Amino acid sequence: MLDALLQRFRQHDRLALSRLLSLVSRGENRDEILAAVGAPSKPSRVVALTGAGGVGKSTLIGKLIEHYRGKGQTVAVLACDPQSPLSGGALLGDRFRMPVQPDEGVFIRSLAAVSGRGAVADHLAAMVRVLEAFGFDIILIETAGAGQGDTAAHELADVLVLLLQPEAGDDLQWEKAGVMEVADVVAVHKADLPGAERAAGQVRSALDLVMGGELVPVVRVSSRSGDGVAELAQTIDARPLRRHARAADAEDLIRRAQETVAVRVAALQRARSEPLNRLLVEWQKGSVPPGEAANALLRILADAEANRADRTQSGVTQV
Ligand SMILES: Nc1nc2c(ncn2[C@@H]2O[C@H](COP(=O)(O)OP(=O)(O)OP(=O)(O)O)[C@@H](O)[C@H]2O)c(=O)[nH]1
Ligand SMILES: [Mg+2]
Repeated sequence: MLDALLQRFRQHDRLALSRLLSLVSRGENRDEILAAVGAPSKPSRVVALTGAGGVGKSTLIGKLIEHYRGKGQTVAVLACDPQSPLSGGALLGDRFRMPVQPDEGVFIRSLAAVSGRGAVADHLAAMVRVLEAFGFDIILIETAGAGQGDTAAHELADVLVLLLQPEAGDDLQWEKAGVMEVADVVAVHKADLPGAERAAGQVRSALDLVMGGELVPVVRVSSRSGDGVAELAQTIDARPLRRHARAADAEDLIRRAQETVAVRVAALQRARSEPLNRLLVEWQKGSVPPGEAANALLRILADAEANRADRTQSGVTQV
């Protein structure tokens, strides 16, 4: 059943994509699915949009979808709603507020928050990897932020966009100061409203304080008039792909390699790999020293990967 799904996924079947996302969003068969979908043929640009309720995240995402589709890029959206985990209404509302024609190049998925912050981040990360393996150019994540989860979004995304809006007659509220520190781009949204310019100025000076002068772009944008949407997209596109940049760091490389090994070993255990079982028996007897056991394990993993690559080449088209 899972094998059939994975096969259809590799043939670019969107229903299979949808089913696999449901599984990993519940943490079911996650390691196995991640191991099977494998590394993406090219990285997606993962953009998280965060900001207080009603700041216009969904509406702006709709505009960004139009922008990227206009450039021929494919877009996936993950809309999270930690504020109303029990009701699907808000999520459907979100979909409604993303005024885009469904087409083959757009995939929108709403998800209610899973309880526990770590779990949300884990499941989201897994969903992003599945969407990336499917081949989307852009992955947009809407996270309703009361600060919580924003650092997780920072980890997960290449670019974290913080949305603020002009406050009527008042100074901007700075309860989001913590988020300011992790934002890669600040968008002053609803720039058609009065006070947008002043708000942008305030953000600029607050950022200079927080970041000690490191340049975080501030963009004024209105989804209502469309002004600034293209500029925001260009600003997003100009940011480095952080998830990949991080891998230049040796510690990060080691951590990621460990994760990959863990995922692949789990998949082999589930597949009841004979060579792995033999090694484990020897290991339990204490008859192999750790260094040798590690080498043997790496050889088993390399063989399994080579077999998998063979099967993929002879069987189905890679996406
Ligand atoms: N004036 C103005 N209003 C906007 C703009 N974009 C969105 N809105 C309005 O802002 C309200 C909230 O928009 P949403 O896109 O639902 O905001 P959200 O941040 O996704 O909200 P939650 O998902 O509930 O956190 C709606 O009534 C929109 O019509 C804009 O550019 N200008
Ligand atoms: Mg929304």
